[in-house]
Amino acid sequence: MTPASKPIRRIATEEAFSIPEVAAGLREVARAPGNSLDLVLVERIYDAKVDDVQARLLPRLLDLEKERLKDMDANGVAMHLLSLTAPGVQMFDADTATELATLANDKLAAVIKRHPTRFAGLATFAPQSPKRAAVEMERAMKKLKLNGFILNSHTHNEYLDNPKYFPILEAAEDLDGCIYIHPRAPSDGMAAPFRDYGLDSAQWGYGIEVSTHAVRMMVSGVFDRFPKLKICIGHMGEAVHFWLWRLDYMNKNAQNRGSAPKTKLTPSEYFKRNFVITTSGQESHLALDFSIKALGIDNVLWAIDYPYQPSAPAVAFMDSAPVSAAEREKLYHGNAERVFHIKLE
Ligand code: VNL
Ligand code: MN
Repeated sequence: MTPASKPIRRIATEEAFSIPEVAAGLREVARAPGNSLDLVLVERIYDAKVDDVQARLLPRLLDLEKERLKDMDANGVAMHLLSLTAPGVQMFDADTATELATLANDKLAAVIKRHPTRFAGLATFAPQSPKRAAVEMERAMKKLKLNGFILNSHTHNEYLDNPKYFPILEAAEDLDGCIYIHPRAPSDGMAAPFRDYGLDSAQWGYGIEVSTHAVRMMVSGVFDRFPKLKICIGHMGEAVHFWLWRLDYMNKNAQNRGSAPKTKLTPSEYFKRNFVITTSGQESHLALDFSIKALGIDNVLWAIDYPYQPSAPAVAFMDSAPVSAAEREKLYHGNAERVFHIKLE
């Protein structure tokens, strides 16, 4: 094929999978007493009635090499950057979570080995046990050659600005492994208004949960301690960059009256230095244009959010985006290759 007719390499960067052992654990979580807002989704997917339309999701999460590859081929998608789907191992006790994270990473590495041009993967870890998590993070990148990390937002209602998690941030920074902060439902303290109208998950709650997580990290000074730490957030940046001017202005006020710690940089400076965003499940050209203008073309990556969102419209959205050919190359694969250490073809 001549270079001109070579199809563009589409790398989708927020593509979900599960393994039977984690799915079984989540079915137990669904059946146990509990009040977490995540139970709405966990019950729907992992303990669904056979006639539940959403029950089709579980087989599609568990499948890696059959339907998924066909779907990728049919839509011209070269690669899925896979991640263990939300809530990952973060609702389990520390020992179970640590064990299942290791198992999920081993299985992920095995499937990538079988299809090195079709799959890359983000390693999972158990924040419930930060020191063991850091050990697993090193194994996952150095030995298993995984491409970075997935974290499904809060863990038992705590966020990455909590110093107990600093061993995790230190490991990620040392390994140059970007942490993709994927949503889960809003934590207990802010869950109540999200219990109605299906607001618990992707419609609204997910974005509020992750944007709050990102803002907590910026205003707490985490990035002064870990200046090279890279964080990725999906869904067109969960709207954080829309807020940067007001965040900067009001964070300064909060610092001056002593309710926020003094930081070296402003939230907008941290967001541009330490974050990248993906387009997962947010197929608006207006939002894409704003994102590129606000953050720069090097900081926006394409994603589908398979199997929660269909592939064809995600491809059509980026194929028809009003950007130059060179920009489209960055959005579709160049930025993903750089941020997630994916080999050039
Ligand atoms: C949904 C969408 C769920 C995207 C997801 O993870 C996700 C949903 C649990 O629509 O339920 O990544
Ligand atoms: Mn997702």
